[in-house]
Amino acid sequence: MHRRGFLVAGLATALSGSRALAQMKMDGMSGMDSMPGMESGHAGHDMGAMAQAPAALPEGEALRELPLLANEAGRSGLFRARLTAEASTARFVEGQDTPILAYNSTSPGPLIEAYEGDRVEITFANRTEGEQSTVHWHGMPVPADQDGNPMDPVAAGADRVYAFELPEGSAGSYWYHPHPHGRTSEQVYRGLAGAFVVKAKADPIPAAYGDTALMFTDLRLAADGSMPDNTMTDLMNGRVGDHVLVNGQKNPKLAVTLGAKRRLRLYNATNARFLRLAFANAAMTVIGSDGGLLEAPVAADEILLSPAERVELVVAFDKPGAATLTTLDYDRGWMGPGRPADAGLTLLTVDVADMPAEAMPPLPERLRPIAPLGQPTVSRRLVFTETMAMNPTGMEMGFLINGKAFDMARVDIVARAGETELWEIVNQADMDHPFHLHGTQFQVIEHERDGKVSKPPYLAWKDTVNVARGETVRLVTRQERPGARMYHCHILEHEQLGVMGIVDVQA
Ligand SMILES: [Cu+2]
Repeated sequence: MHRRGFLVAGLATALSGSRALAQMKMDGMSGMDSMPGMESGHAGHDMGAMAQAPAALPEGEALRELPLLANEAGRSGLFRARLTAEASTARFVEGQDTPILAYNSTSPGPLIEAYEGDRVEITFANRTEGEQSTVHWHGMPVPADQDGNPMDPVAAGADRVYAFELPEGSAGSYWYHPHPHGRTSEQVYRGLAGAFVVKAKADPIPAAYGDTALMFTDLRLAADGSMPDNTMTDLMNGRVGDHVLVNGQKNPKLAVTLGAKRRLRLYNATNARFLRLAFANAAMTVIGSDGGLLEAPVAADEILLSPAERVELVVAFDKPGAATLTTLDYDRGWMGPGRPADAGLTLLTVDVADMPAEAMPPLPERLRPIAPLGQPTVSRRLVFTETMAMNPTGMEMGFLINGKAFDMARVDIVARAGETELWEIVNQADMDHPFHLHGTQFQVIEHERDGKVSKPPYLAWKDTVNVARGETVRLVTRQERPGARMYHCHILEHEQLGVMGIVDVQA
């Protein structure tokens, strides 16, 4: 017998009793969006929480730069530090402490900055209360046994050292987050995620632009200031919160002078929020993707950043007044009521002073070469589906790749190190699924929808790509290092429910 999915009834009982199952049944009904008290701003709550307006968070505070993780090595070429995951508190609302999980008592976690060619040795101390965890180095070219896979959990109370080298050419905007079996979604939304920037030895972007990481997270607070558990709606759609935060703050303020250019690294570290972003009164130029710089800058009016994706921008502030980073509507497919209000959120406000800046050096026309991965010798096809059926014991819901839910004891694909492969990701489901592959970066070569094939506008290194519902994405990839690697949907609730597989890369 093959397991087609999992029983929501059993899961619902484990989570919150019969209310969740009732919720599940109501979610299946149509026309719920127009029910009184269910205005779309209150995303993904159960019925009880939905009637309640989300807490107001202070806005307009000065943007906090992410605190740097200090390098304790004391010599160049080595980055050595300690990351401790533990329970902590954060003050999102005046007078109310919210229990969170944090790395080194801060959420988002400290910014790790190291250089191409460095060796990295980070001791991870899991001081959570009774939960296993790992540190996954998202997008980074690290050996399989250093990648914080679910197969290598760190028990509560235990330490382990993650050690790896940062190869030449690996400069880029990576991040780190837990990846333990069955606990990733919750550990991330409770606060465990941080940015890891690998710097180039010779960086073509003018230093006068600065370099600021902006990490987006998605907060939901209950009336008592706690973070509510996931509901059935969250499990189906992915957890969408009430407040998109930037470096832990709601709509913070950044002051610049007129004519300034700023280098910004945008991180979608939310569990499931799709961010279609635009800058009002400022011009965006894309200079980098998940795995580092593009070949040449590309002007952009808007950017779709799906969960786990990153983009590197140069933003030119040439008009005085307020330049705001806002969200546009994006329909990524939603099951049941409570589709979040995605449009019109102001994430960041930049105050552009009248006083002109010192003249900014121009952005170079060429950033770095990217060699195409070339002709694949192997091809794979991964089909994403959702199944949902009512049976006597409840609703059976499945999120599957090639008809299967994740099984840690099963190898789904056997690959060979150094071989170029074509991966065709087919989304036959009703929701978009951002696809992430561990261990390497890939190049998207085409998208297909309704028989129409389109090429991406530029070559880029990616480790996460959104596969819209009804769409097929073709990418080429090559794993250089042997070992077991995960691939999965980066809506973390979907990953948890089984939208994940293992590719065993053999030497
Ligand atoms: Cu998904």
